[in-house]
Amino acid sequence: TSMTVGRVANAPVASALEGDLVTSADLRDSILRHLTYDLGKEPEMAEIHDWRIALSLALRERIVDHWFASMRTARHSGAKRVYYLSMEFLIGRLLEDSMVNLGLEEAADRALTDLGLNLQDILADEPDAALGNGGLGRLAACFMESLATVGCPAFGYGIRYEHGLFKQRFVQGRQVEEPEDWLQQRPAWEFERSDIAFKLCFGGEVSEDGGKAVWHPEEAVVAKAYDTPIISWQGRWANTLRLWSARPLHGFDLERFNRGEFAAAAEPEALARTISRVLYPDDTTEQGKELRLKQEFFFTAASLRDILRRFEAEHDNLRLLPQKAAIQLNDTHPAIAGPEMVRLLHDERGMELDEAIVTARACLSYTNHTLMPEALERWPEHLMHRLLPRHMQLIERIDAAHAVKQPTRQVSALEHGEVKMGELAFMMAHKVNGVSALHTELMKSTVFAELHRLHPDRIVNQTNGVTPRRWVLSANRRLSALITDTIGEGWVDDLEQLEQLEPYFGDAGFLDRYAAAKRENKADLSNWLATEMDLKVDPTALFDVQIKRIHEYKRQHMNLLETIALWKEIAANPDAGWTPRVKIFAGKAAPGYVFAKEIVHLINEVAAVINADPVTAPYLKVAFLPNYNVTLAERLIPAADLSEQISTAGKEASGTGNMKFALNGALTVGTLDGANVEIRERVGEENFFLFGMTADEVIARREVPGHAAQAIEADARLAGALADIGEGRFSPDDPGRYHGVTGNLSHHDYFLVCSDFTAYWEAQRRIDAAFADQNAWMRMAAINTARSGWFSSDRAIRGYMADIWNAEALEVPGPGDVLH
Ligand code: NBY
Repeated sequence: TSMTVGRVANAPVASALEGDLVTSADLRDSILRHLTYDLGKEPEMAEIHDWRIALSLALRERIVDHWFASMRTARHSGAKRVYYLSMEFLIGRLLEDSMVNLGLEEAADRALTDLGLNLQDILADEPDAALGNGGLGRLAACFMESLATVGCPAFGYGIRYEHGLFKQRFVQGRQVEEPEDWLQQRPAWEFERSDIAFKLCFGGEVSEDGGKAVWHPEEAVVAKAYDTPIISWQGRWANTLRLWSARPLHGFDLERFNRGEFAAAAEPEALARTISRVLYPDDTTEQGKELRLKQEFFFTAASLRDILRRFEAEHDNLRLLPQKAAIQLNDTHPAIAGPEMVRLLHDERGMELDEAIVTARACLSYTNHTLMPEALERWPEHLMHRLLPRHMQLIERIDAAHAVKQPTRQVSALEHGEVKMGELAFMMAHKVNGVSALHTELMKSTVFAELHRLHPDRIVNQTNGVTPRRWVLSANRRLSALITDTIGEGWVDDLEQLEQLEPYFGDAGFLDRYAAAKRENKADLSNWLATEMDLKVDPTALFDVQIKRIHEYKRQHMNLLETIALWKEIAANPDAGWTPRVKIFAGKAAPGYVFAKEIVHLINEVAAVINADPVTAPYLKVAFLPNYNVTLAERLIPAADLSEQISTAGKEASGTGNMKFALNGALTVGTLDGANVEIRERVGEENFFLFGMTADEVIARREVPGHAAQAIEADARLAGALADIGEGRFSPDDPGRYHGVTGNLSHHDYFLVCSDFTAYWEAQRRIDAAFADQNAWMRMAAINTARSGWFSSDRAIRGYMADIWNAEALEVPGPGDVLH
């Protein structure tokens, strides 16, 4: 796999593990140099963000040598490259990640102390890069880190949004969105590549010229690259995250400006830039907006051009392309890659159409993240035709070519005047994967049933994973120290080594230290809640956490109904020996999702009422933390006792938060949905609080007439909680405020909140009892940590490499080595 490497004295390439070599003095000098000569600031005048950027530049500088060495190794080895195309990369902060992976944490700490600064303050100053909505975008970010760590030569391709996901504030309990502005301060990690730019076209028409299609577009923009190096654990490898920014083809109109038309002169610039202006904040319903389709084509087409340019610089036979490039489509957002690749091969390079389709398919594969019909992308044919007329023709050709294979035509990518992007992506992919075992089986039996029958080997499963560097090592220092003290450091990039912890559970000391780590994490969070939210909580209470986008299928409102019912029960009988609980919620609602926004409002209003009740205060508090993001998740997960994974079975494709919680020793209360199923199999059913209907039972239950009314009738606690909401107990200024919510639950209840409520309540009371025995609880928590190592994204990436990409890992030359 790797190429010949020679050892050369005084090689300029930096070593992998520099912790000991790079003294803190070197790092300090480098920080000062960047502060002075890049930022143009004197130390006396520098503000915290100046120092933060200077430190980032000092670290970035040390990544670059690894990065070049990796690129060179990939180039010289001729190995296949992986291209991960994603509309979203929910990265969060990068400074701590880079520092930890470079092994430069101690050096940085000392360097900053020398300069009279505090590392933690500097880390806290970094804005989150929130270029994603939720799980799909965060998965892409974990995958980028794991691709580097396993040494897979790869590029991530996406959009450099000027504005990431909106900031959430609460105003009298209601969600208010504010624009996010992560580029306000100088971005520290990216390299602007003015030389890497592609012209991309839209609109116009297609003519025929001697049997050849010729596209005459009417609009064009330029995609310009910005590169961020992504460094592996211990700096063994680095890959590139290449994000595209939209620019006008012709800049500024000087003639118009000179005529005094100042705004008009700047108009082309503004119009072109609109394409990469803002991330669409909707993570469910497909809106079918023209700008969104433009964004999708923009980044997909730029990425494919870049991939072909790189291939053609290294090879001269297009038939080799599938051996040299694996292109993963993260959901259907980049599904226009199918027709665009066919166009590039056939129209622009003269390959036969059928061969172009086969070649494109051999490169492409597609990951599905949802089965919910309202989330599956469909584009009106007329819109596709107007924006991408040649692609519309090719979609028809691809669909027709696929139809030939069917004895009787059953499935098409074109229906009711719309292009169905899931079907198109399936037809143009050699592998299609689901993100958990259950989800993959449901793909086969529901949305892709016909296509699966026609192509029984195409659908495969790759259960999601999360990177342990961010989600355990960095986020949970106390637990990490205990693990490393017990079994050494090998677990960090071989997470299943966590199994080696279990034999130590018998040693009295281990579980005590495990419990102490959790206790201290909870104390930290309690202090934070007191200062940031002015909320006092009992730090020894059960910390019960539900953090994710607000959705009906995720059922935050079921959790809230149980909260209300519990509160009433405690109030009626305060001395019944209740297990103290803190209910913690966080999550954003899509700005146009009315029901989700009502849930946000209701959680806040219920929290206000419950937190003001002196009788129940020792036993129950409710915290809804605003502006959920990656950084907040890193703070909450290590302090959680209980992880809420309570989606209607069959609706949550996988979940990845569930894995982060289990690794950090929170027990799950959950349904048999998504990856919960696999978590439970691994940690053991006795260490998991299961409740609720299965996916099959959900389907059957929906057929029962009056299922909601029946369930309410049968459960006085549920009826009481609903009645309180309906009567305005939490909204006395507007008692009818939640009639939409209560009406939906009592009559329609598509997500079966009422039908699952009783089982959920009972599971929560089992949890109360279990938590009362702290020794037994901590043992269960530690078992969750020890048995969840399989949920590393390193494992997931190796699965993609073996089953989908047919790609191999490489290694950068070791310390002091250079390539011939
Ligand atoms: O992808 C999530 C799934 O809900 C979750 O179960 C899974 O673990 C995760 C990773 O596989 N899906 C998700 O996050 N989807 C989106 O964020 C999203 C974003 C945009 C659009 C649709 C979905 N869109 O149509 O614009």
